[in-house]
Amino acid sequence: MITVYTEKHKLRDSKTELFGGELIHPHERPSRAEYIIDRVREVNLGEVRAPEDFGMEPILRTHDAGFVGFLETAWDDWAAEGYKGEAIATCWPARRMVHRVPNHVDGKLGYYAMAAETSISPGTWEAALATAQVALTGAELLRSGAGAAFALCRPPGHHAAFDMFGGYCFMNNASIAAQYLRDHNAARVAIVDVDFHHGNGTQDIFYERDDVVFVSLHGHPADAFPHFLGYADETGTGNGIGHNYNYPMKPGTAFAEWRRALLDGLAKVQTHSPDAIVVSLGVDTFENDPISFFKLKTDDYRTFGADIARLGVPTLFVMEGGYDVSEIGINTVNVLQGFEGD
Ligand code: OKP
Ligand code: ZN
Repeated sequence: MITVYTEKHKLRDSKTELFGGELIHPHERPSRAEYIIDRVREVNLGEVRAPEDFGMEPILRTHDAGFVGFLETAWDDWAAEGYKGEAIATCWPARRMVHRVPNHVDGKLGYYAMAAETSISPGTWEAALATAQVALTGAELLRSGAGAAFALCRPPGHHAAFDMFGGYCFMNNASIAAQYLRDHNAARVAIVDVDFHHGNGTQDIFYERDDVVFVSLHGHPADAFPHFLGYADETGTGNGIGHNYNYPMKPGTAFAEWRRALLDGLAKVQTHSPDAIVVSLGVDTFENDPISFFKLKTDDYRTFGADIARLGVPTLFVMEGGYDVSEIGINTVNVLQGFEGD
């Protein structure tokens, strides 16, 4: 299968992640994508190609224009204040406060951020924009007849909502791709989110819709980030009722149990007979992942890829999480090879 990739991801190279009360070297770092692209090349998965430029229009089908404008100028606005570190939200419109967009960059950060670990640094916008184009290029490959494609996105996207960034994410690459497919001949799309963390952003974007079904397998929000969404009783609203399926699982969950949830979720996907599937592919379910608590092993990723392939629906894989271990390349590509049956 074709991999879409650009080195522009390296422009997202934040120096700080607020973690355990310290500013640490971020888990979400450029080497992640390099491990993956190296493995893609090592096993000759297929052609690696650069993204095309689809402009802003398909992004604004999924994200609020004020939010996108904020991301575009956030670093410059922050730097203009004379602050010495990277841009981090420190104040939120919490319960019983007014939700109106303020003028000051400190207020805007709090308004648009869903978490504080994700610092905005110089180059963040350029990388986030480039990776949205990677996802769109992958979607265009499906539209033009490919049975599968791999959008090697970085930074990831599934925590980014209509008008919120955080959880290492800025724009929701998988959702932008799914919307592009909807806008070009796919009547129904399913998004299957297998990243360890709940895809709160993707759920938010499609929660009221019946044309994009969302299935997410993740660490239970009572125990894991993003903490405030991802419970099993979140099943959609309005037209979207019955089109959102969450599978929260407890610490220590290993592949057998995880796969039961996957197969159940894929059966739900089949009942909606989608024309295309977007997989939010995180491999932070790995047993050695530094920030997660599932116990998947390297070979399990092949089995899981083959499980997806059995649906027989054109599938776009969009990279999400997986942290700081060289195995993220092997694990990611194992999914893709399992899908291709080799
Ligand atoms: C992004 B993606 C753990 C804190 C975790 C943020 C995690 C973002 C994950 N103590 N903070 O879904 O892989
Ligand atoms: Zn994750």
